[in-house]
Amino acid sequence: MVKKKALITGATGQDGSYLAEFLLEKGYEVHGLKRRASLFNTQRIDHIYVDPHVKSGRFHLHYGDLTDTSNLTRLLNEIEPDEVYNLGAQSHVAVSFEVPEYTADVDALGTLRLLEAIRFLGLEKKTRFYQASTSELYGLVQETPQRETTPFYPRSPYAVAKLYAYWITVNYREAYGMYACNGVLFNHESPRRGETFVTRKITRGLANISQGLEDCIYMGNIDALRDWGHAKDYVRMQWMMLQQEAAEDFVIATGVQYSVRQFIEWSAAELGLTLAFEGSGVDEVGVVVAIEGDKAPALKVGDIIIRIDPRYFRPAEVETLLGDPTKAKNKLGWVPEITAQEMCAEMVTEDLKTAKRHALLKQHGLDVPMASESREANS
Ligand code: NDP
Ligand code: GDR
Repeated sequence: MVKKKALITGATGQDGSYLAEFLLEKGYEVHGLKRRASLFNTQRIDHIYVDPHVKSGRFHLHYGDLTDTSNLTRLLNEIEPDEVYNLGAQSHVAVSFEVPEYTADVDALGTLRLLEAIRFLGLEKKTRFYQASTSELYGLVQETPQRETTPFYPRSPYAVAKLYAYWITVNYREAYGMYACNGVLFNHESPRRGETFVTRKITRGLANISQGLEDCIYMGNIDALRDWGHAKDYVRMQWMMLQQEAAEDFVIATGVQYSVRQFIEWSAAELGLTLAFEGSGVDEVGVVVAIEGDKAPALKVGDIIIRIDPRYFRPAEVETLLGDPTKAKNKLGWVPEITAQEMCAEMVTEDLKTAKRHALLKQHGLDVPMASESREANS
């Protein structure tokens, strides 16, 4: 049987890494785009990397960038993929306010570059295209829960760029008959989530605090409400969307909503800590009120481990998101298998392992590269 070929942009990111694993297991030949960086940026896919000298390898990485039309066109021409998953993006909402033009170039025009290259190369009847659309399109929500027909109201340069990408995908489907579709995905997380997104900032930060590696984490709007799923469940759906007879857009969500504050409480509980929130507004703090056994050796009751820093408030916030995945369930039989709380427990477990390793190194006088200041600067 002829192997299917897939090209994943954003292969080094959270979703790209899970999707590459998933497609390799399905027998695909997988090509991933990676950016040139001065440090290694392939940590999430190192375990599936195959030395290019091994002829039977089915995972190939190519240097590239969504801002580089000639590079994208050449790669598409060489690979002639059956499926393209456009996951590459400047994906941080808060950062998009700092780099709005770059975000538009990568997230909006990058999508156009890929679609146009597919068309230009005459691959529009062969190559199926998945666009990583987002619940951020709903922004200032016009209807709850949000579904495929809910009007969009983007609230950040990121969301506005993704709005262009959404519509250009629809447009190429309608204008050229391409199999091109949008997955409108609500927030999804995992132990591989970038460290400056809120869930990972919490699980990593609290795990570090429990081991004495940090004192406190500084948060923004902890009353924000999100519909969180697990990235593994969501990449399965990305593939399913490209296996249908006709291309359609789908909302992918769990249909359950929690606050950032609840996520903090769950993470603390996983670490054996009970927290109480005291004060209000920017003076609100999270205080340790109980510690289970000797689970958090570096802490004592009364310690303040959460503070609010207005630096993490956004110029325009998305206060609440809740998705309705009914269409995905009815048409594709997709249901998420991992709950937000189970995912939180998995993330804390992984971050605690790392924190314990670092604490041990520190005890033996070895330096631990925390880099938390620079990592948190824009999160
Ligand atoms: P990540 O931030 O983890 O990964 C983004 C990927 O895009 C990385 O591989 C990154 O490379 C790459 N990238 C960034 N800029 C460029 C560029 N100029 N050219 C090529 N590649 C680039 O995001 P996720 O995996 O979480 O998300 C995947 C996609 O899904 C993104 O498009 C995101 O906007 C979208 N999305 C995500 C949701 C979520 O909750 N996770 C929800 C809805 C949509 P590098 O590793 O070098 O930085
Ligand atoms: P989001 O994810 O903006 O929804 O975009 P993020 O985890 O960054 O924020 C979620 C909510 O938490 C609030 N928040 C904080 N956020 C961060 N990062 N850091 C903090 O300290 C903090 N304190 C409170 C935020 O204000 C927000 O309301 C993610 C990305 O993956 C996008 O690429 C994707 O499109 C959407 O999810 C769906």
